[in-house]
Amino acid sequence: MVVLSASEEKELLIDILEIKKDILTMIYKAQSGHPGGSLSCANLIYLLYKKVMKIDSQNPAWKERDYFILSKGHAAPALYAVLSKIGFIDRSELFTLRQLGSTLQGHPIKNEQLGIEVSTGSLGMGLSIGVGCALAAKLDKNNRRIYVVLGDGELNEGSTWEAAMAASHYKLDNLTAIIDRNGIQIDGSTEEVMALEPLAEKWKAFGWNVIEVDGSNLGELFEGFNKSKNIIRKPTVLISYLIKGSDVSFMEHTKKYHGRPPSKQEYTSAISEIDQIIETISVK
Ligand SMILES: Cc1ncc(C[n+]2csc(CCOP(=O)(O)OP(=O)(O)O)c2C)c(N)n1
Repeated sequence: MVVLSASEEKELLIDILEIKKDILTMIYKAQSGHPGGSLSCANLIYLLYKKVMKIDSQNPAWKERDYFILSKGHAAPALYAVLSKIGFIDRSELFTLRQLGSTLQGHPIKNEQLGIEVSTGSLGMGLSIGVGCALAAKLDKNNRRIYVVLGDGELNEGSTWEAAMAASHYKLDNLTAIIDRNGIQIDGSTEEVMALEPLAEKWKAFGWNVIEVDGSNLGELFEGFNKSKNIIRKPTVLISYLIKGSDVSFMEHTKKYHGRPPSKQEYTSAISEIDQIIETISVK
């Protein structure tokens, strides 16, 4: 089985921290956006683009490419920062987030050249689109895989469960859903607002192959993605336990920064916290 080497993991971790700084800078400059849920899923989106998916930034329309769908579209800054890191989006464009006339709006707008496959933002749509893409790939005899990132609060949308039912009915083994299980949604804990547990059992009952991972552990995530590629006649869901606002202490485990930009002082302090983590990792 392919595993990440220690040096690969270190490189990825540093890149992810740089991506987190970009996320904060974009949202700070725009004074608008969703830091909490962008920080929680940045690592898994980067790992997918960097080590798991078949894509080519020099040929965005490549017919054989895998598809990525950010169903929790409010985490667009994470997607944009990753796409910039891997060469789809010019870095200078990143900091036009949410400005009038910018292609980088608060929620993703389909743009094949920039590597954005699908417009999202209205929660509950992404898995259904993923099911459609996975079915189409089967009909076209195209080996592409479809990856869909969902928020846990987003699972309150009933349409997600219709899509889940359809995916197993059509035996879509080319479809992987990843749940950012950070436990907090817009106005509180997911279990208080609309309880999800027992979540793994629910997906099993819908006919999915379920893999639970510590999403902060890149090795575990990577293993989960690789396992999902070998499952036959079933879609896979990775329930990925993550931390809302991760790597910025005052943003962690709180709904406060779900949709609130940092102040100047908060921004400075967040960047210096991340710089310190980068320094610690770099000298190891
Ligand atoms: C259909 C729809 N209803 C409501 C919203 C507003 N909204 C944006 S984010 C959010 C909470 C999502 O929580 P979660 O999926 O857990 O996101 P995360 O914590 O991962 O950022 C809500 C209700 C929306 N974007 N779409």
